[in-house]
Amino acid sequence: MTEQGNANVQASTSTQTTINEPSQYHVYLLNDDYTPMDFVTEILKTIFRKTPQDAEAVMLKIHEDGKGIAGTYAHEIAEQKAIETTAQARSQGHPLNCTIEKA
Ligand code: TYC
Repeated sequence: MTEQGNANVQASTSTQTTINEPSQYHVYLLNDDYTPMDFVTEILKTIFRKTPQDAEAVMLKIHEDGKGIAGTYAHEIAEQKAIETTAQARSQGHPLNCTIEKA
């Protein structure tokens, strides 16, 4: 094989040695005047796997600040959690909303 041939083989078989971690996304819950506090706390426990104490604290922070981070995940998971949250809220007649932002 020629020198040129070797160079080509190496170029076409080179492997990536650095690994890019998937970007992380915050799921924010937004405050509103109608969704019951207990419902939001339940969502934080069941969908976002918070302890009862953390769920209560995060819910109250969202209530006071207008929005707050429910959890941080890879994009696909963040989207699923947001969809599940609004689906459960709508099924119970609550206007709860969430957004996803790159962390
Ligand atoms: N503000 C709501 C109430 O007083 C409670 C609430 C908290 C609603 C957090 C949404 O993301 C939310 N019932």
